[in-house]
Amino acid sequence: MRFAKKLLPVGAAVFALIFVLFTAQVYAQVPPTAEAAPGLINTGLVFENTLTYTPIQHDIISHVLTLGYAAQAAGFVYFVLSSNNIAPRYRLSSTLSAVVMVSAFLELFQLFQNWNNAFSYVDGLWRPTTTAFSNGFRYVNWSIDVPMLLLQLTVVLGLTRGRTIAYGTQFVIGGLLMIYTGYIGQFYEVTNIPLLFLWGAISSVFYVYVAYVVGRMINRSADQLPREPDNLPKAMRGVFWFILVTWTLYPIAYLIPAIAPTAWGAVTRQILYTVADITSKVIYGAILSYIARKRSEALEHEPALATARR
Ligand code: RET
Repeated sequence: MRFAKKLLPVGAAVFALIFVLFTAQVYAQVPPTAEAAPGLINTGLVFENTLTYTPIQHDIISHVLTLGYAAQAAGFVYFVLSSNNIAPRYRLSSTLSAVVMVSAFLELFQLFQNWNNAFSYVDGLWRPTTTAFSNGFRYVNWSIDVPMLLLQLTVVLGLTRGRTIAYGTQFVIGGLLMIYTGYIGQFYEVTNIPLLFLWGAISSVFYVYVAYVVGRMINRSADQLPREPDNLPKAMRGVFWFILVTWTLYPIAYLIPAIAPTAWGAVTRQILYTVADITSKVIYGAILSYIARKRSEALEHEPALATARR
């Protein structure tokens, strides 16, 4: 708790610094030239809008985005319908998963529509229109989902209120700084690759910090989970590695404009985002709900015992 209090002013100062730096950069931007066609200023910021796509490439992205939001809708049904199997003490885990599903569904559904409006089929290829496709929607969605996903861990670990606030302050501030610095960086993925790298590096510092806080929290508390019969401490430590692997797909997707600036690169990027979205939200939620149900069995919660398979 004391640590959390110390962290707040530091977090506020870093936020302020980033805001000032970003504002300075925006004002330093060269004004659009008179030759630029109306609409191109906007579309020129996002890598996906600078390319043309074959029907196959365009379709794959449409399908992959559909898979993304369909998985969130399916997850929502699962978390709501199975929440009764979890004892009230851990049930908030299912509620948080459901919150994540709804916000991700809305974001991904809107991104899918955005993709379909951003291109039109002319002379055998899908070409940019004046509507911009933007991955920026993803970042604003993460600012809801990342704190929810991490708070879910504190519920399943059964942390006290004090510890939840202490760890929560650290990873929520760290997580938001990671997202917003990355959000700033993605504005430069077409116009200024060094700035993309610079903001990506700043964001990565916060990512490492969040991973450290989460790793320490799990390591310190996992041994309080029942070892018999399902070795939950081991499962909980596994969750840490699962987070690390699935979350790391996001920075890889962020770097695609720098490492693979082609239409297939754009396809790869949307596939990476979708795999990351399904694993880090839906499958992660299912793993935590499994652990929460096992803990509920230990509490003799009747529906958990009734649905246990041995
Ligand atoms: C950014 C910018 C480049 C550097 C790093 C990034 C990390 C992003 C992460 C996002 C996780 C999102 C999740 C969403 C779930 O709903 C911002 C791409 C390190 C780790 C888990």
